[in-house]
Amino acid sequence: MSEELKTYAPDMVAGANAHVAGIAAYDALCKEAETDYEGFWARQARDLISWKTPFTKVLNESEAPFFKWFEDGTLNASYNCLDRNIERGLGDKTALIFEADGGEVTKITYSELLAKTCQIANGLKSLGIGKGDRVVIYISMSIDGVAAMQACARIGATHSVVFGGFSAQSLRDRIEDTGAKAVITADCQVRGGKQLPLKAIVDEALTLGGCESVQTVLVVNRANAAVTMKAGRDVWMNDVVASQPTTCEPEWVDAEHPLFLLYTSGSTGKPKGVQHSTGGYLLHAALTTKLTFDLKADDVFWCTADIGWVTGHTYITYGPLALGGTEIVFEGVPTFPDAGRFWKMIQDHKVSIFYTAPTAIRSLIKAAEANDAVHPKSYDLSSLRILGSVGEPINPAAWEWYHKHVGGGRCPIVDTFWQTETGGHMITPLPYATTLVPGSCTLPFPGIMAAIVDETGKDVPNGQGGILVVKRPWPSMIRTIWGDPERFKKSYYPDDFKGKYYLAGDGAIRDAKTGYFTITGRIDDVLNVSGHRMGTMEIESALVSCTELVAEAAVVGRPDDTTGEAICAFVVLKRPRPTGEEAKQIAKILRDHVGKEIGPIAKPKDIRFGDNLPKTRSGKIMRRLLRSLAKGEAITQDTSTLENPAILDQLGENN
Ligand code: 6R9
Repeated sequence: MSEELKTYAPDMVAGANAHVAGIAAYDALCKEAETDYEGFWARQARDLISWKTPFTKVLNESEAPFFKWFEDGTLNASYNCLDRNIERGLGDKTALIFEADGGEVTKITYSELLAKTCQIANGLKSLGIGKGDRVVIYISMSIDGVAAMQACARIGATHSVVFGGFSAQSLRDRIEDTGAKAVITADCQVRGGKQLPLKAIVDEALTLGGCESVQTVLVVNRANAAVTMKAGRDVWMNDVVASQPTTCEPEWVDAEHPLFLLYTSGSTGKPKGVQHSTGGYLLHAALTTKLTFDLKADDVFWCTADIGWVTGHTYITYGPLALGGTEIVFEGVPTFPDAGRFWKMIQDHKVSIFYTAPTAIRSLIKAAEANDAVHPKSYDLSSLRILGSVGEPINPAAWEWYHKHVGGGRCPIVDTFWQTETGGHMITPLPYATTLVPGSCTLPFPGIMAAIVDETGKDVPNGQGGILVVKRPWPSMIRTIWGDPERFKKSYYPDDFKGKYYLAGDGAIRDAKTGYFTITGRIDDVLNVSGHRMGTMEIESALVSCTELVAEAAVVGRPDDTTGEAICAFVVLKRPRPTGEEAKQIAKILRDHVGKEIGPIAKPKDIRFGDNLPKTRSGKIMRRLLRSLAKGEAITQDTSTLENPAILDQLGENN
């Protein structure tokens, strides 16, 4: 961050009634947390959550790093998101506004959403699903999707939502790892005017082996698409729930009861099932929605994420509902029927808080610059008051455009840094409190002890980059990796820092003057493509699993103007190195193969073929050289340890 960068002072007139008005109010919260850490979180937990049995213990560190929060308290997440609001008189308030891919709008009130959730909950119970069971949800954006998650929470079943873009193989892996008793899916999903199968992919996943735990597949009818129903296993959701009572006593669970598992990529091995708790997670979902988005009674909140990602969990299914908010659930893509979809929806539904990803903004900038009709200026966006960004660093140019053209120069942008593992926001401005600097996620959320250290765990001075850590456990943190506590310890509490600090996996730097944080990117082999996390190893394994063609593969990321990072694969085939048309054809086969193994989001943008990969004499692939080649840079690094320097010229050619 340099001094020439513009700063944006908080608009205190617009934010006079903000939950956190002014930096002094932010400082006071931070001070409270520093002085009495447990007291700060306990106060928030009593204020924002209804407990069946109030907790008497706040934080238990005796089995660190397996921390426990509010452990003797009991609660139910769905009770907190639904019944509690109805008891507060919000029964007739719109909870969800669903806009389908084709533009049809369905609204559902808190009372209706509770009735629907209870019917699904009773339906699940009638199938023998209950507390402690896992349910995989493989569905697209819908009211049913949100209600299915809430229904699991209601009966104490742990949900694991799998993004609808993942392949049968990826779905299978997740079903097997969770040992799910049931899968909830739909006939299809609709994106950009096209129907894409869901149920057929579930069928395929279940034939791949290892999914014997699944007794039932519940199918929501989205679009009357043709599906095959397997007798004794598959049932239509409607047939199961239509005659169920619309009330269902919540299953009161301990605060530490696993609310959900969500799989995410690490730097090695298979995706890890991040386990979240009920009490601590719900608390941070509610608190961050309140403070970061300043959510108020008459706001219309729109988070564009999919419920298959953590952002959709925290800022669609749990956070806004825990506060009794009204929110948009959106099906489809930002560019259909045209690239004005987001702006039209903000206008039509009078959205006041809008939360999206930099990659979406960058692609919409391109479209708007080419066509006035889809430029935000062609829409009435005056309802907006706060904008948010998530998933990857937002480059200052996209930030400025978002601020000027979408926010009309008046809306603060909250650039929220967080992760699947953190459950909610970690470093973010608070609107009307924090002075904004484009490209910086600014300051830690109150109560989050984020810091930057060197390899030995020592604090580095501001202005000097280092490793991002969190020094104290916080309520919504990952509890463990499902079925692999050792991997949890190794990944997040490594011995390097004496097991004391949570390791985020990102690098960061604090501004010398302001102390503001800027995230400099992952320090491990995790890529971030359009805000989606993927391990280079996962993609490499998918490539080499094409055993008839591929001998060896190495995957790196390179910067991309639209998607942030792009996947670049270097491949050695079991046959002579192809060129020209043949290279193109084989690249297509490999891309499709990766699409089948993981999902379309993992398809490499760039595939280059070589007779070999650049390796050290001890046989290690030199990835830093591959990163330079992928960027098209000249190699300036030391290549003296390289066994086969000539290979660099070959891989540098774009075949
Ligand atoms: C919520 C979510 C986490 C990784 C994280 C970091 C990157 C997320 C960011 C950001 C810079 C931001 N990331 N938000 N980088 N600025 N505001 O995205 O979770 O999918 O687990 O990804 O995304 O690299 O470590 P997840």
